[in-house]
Amino acid sequence: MTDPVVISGVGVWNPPHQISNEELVHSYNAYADKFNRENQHAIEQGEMAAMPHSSAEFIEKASGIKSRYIYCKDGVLDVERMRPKLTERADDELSQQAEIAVAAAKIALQAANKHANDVDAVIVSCAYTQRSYPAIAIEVQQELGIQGFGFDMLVACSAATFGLHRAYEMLNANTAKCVLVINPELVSPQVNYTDRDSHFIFGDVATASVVEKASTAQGEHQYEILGTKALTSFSNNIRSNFGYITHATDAEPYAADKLFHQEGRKVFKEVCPLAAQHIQSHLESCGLGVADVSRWWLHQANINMNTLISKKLLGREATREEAPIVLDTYANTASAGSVIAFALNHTDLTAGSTGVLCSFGAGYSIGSLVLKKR
Ligand code: CO8
Repeated sequence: MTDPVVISGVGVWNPPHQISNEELVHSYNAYADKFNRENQHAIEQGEMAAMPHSSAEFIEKASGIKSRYIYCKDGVLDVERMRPKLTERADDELSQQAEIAVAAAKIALQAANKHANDVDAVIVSCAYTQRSYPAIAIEVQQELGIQGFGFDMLVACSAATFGLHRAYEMLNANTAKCVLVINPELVSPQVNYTDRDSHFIFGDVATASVVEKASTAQGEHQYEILGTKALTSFSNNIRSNFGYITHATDAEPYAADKLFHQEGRKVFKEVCPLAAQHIQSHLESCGLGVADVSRWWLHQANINMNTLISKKLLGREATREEAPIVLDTYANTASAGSVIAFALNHTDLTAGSTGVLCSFGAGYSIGSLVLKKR
C-alpha cells in the first residue's frame, strides 16, 4: 500500500505592527522633501535629480498592496533613519529570526496535531538569514527541543516551495519522518525605504508547514503532495549585493545596491509567461489539466501578475475564491506569500479537490506543488 507525503499542518505568525501605504508614503515624501531642500543648489544646477513623491494610490493600483506587517516599526518612518531599529542580541539570546520561526512552527505543529518530539528535521528556508552560522534551523531545533537535524536554505522568492520540495524528497527517501519547513521572512532590514520604486513592496511574516507521511498524519486538514516541480533561470533583474565579501572589497556595505533592488517592469514581463508555462506543464506531468484545479495559491508579489498568470492559464480572470490574494494586508513577504494564501484558504476544500501552490520571482526561480485534499 502506498503511503503518500502530506502537508498535515500549516501556520502563519503575524508580526505585532502594521504600516499602511499612507503612513509609508507620508514619511517617504517628508524624506524626499528634506533631500530636495538639502540639495537644492545641485538640483537647480542639474547636477542631481530631485526625488519625486510617492503615492498611496499608485502603490495600491500598481501592486494591490494596502498595508504590511512589520516586526519592528520603530525607525522605519523616521526621516532621520528610514530603517527598522533592532537591538543586537547577545550570542546566548534567541536571535530575532529564530524567535519568529519558533512562533510560526508552534502554530503549524498545533494545526498538525504534533509535538516537537514527533519532528526529526527542520528546514529554515527564506530570502535571507540573519547570519551564516550556526544555522537558524539548528537554533530553532534547540529551542523547540527537536532531536534530529536542521539546515538553512536560501532561494529568495521560491525558498518556501523549494524547502517543501526537499521535505517531500526526504520523506520519500526515508531520511526523515516528520519535517518542519519554516519561512521566517524578516525582510524589512533589507528594504530601501528611501527608494520610491520599492519602498512599499515588502512586509515581514513567518510561515511554517509540517510535512510527513499520511500514515502518521493527524492534522484536521491534510493535503497530499501529488508532485513537485522547480525551475531556475539566472537573472539580475531582482538583486541584493549584500554579503560577506564586502568586508574585503572595501565597498560601502549598506549602499543602495547592497539592499533589495529590481527592474520591476522586466520582472513582470519575463516571469508571468514562465510561471504560467511552468504550472501548465507541472499539471500535465501529474495527469491533470487546469480545469481540474479548484484553488490556486499563487506567489504574492503583485496582484496584476497573479491576474495575468490566471488569465493565461484559465482564459479568464480567476475569482478571489479560486486564486486568493493576501497582498492587501501582507504585501510581498518574499517566499512566504503562497504559503500564507494556502494557510488562510485551505480548510473549506472538499476531499479529492486539487490545488496548485506556486512561487515565482528572484533568481529567477519558480517552484510548484500540486496538492490534493484528503
Ligand atoms: N509612487 C508614485 N509613482 C511611482 C512610484 C511610486 N512609489 N513608483 C514608480 N512610480 C511611477 C514611475 O516613475 C512611472 O512613471 P512614468 O510613467 O512617468 O515613468 C510610473 O509610476 C510607472 O512605473 P513602473 O512602470 O515602474 O510601475 P509598474 O506598473 O511596473 O509597477 C511594480 C511597479 C509594482 C514594482 C511592478 O513592476 C511589479 O510588481 N513588478 C514585479 C515585481 C516583482 O514581482 N518583483 C519580485 C519581487 S522579489 C521577491 O518577491 C522576493 C525577493 C527577495 C526578498 C527581498 C526582501 C527585501
